Amino acid sequence: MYGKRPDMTVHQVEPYNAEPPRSALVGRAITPVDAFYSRNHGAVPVGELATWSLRVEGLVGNPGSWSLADLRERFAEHTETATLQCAGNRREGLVAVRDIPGEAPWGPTATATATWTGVRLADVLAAAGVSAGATHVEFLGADHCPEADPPQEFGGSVPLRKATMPEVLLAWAMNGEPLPPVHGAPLRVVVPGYIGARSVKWVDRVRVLDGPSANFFQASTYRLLPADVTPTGTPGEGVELGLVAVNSDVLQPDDGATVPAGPTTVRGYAFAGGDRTVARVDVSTDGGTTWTQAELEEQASTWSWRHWSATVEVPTGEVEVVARAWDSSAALQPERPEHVWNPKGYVNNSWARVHLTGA
Ligand code: MTE
Ligand code: MO
Repeated sequence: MYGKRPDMTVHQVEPYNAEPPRSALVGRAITPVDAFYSRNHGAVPVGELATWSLRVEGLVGNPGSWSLADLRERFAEHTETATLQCAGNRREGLVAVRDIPGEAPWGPTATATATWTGVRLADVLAAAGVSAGATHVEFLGADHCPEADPPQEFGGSVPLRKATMPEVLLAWAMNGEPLPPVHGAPLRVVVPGYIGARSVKWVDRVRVLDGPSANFFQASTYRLLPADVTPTGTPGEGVELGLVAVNSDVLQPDDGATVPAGPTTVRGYAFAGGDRTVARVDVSTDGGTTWTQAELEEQASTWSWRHWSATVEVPTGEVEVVARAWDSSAALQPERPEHVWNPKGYVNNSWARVHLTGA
């Protein structure tokens, strides 16, 4: 479905929500499109795109509409390698602590990396002429999301200072191929370093505002609530999610695998988020009493994850392999999912844990 591998874990058929097996991401700096997770809050709006254009409005001196041809002709093309990570990535680890009704138990692969090609949002905003008093830039998609209250398109915003950074793109290509419909064709926003939700797909409106977006997916969800609070959906409750926090997981061997006792190479990914980089990854087979430092692959860009590997001794019998990443601000992943549990199940960046049997 949607050109994905047949072995995707499909959390929902319609709207389509799916992630690949861990093995599909092993050792690949760039994720093939057929293994790239997809998160959708509404149906892919394929039929309505024939007359597509991008409207730029709000606090700008020259509001206007751009076709894809206009954008290509008027602005320089740029390509950026960037990781997307859903705020719900690794939610299953939180669900294991305490149930999270109504939210899919995403595993560790609701994150992936592509090269994105398009124009800089900064260039389009400069042409539109941002007015004094502007603080945020809102993106609105062409989809309809029945789960929103009231039903509306998917949208969100980022601060103006991020929107005008060179890494933020309006992209029409992914890994050098035309953007597939499920990933936002004809045009999507790519906001490197921010939660996936800010990279709005099927974007048809960019609005310059004097505050954050009031869209349901910014004002009422993708917000972090205290563990003892029941979400009401009231706009503004909890902490708005934006910059991604340092995270990692194991990709190989798979959780639950049986491996020959003795030295085993463990491989995984780490993602720093924001404009930080991955500084170190530690792996332990004794619950964190002693650690082996992983070897780090190159980080393709500031905005990209970093793959790692470490060889550890697997004893005969059951063992838990634990991994944790540190970022360039010396932030470390928290130890236990119990400590980061929250009612909507976002940002599980607790230590990675896989259970192996040495035979
Ligand atoms: N944009 C629109 N228009 N509708 C959506 O449902 N989902 C968001 C974001 N952009 C979404 C969207 C979320 S929550 C994530 S994590 C990413 O898209 C996922 O991007 P992908 O499907 O290309 O992997
Ligand atoms: Mo997401």
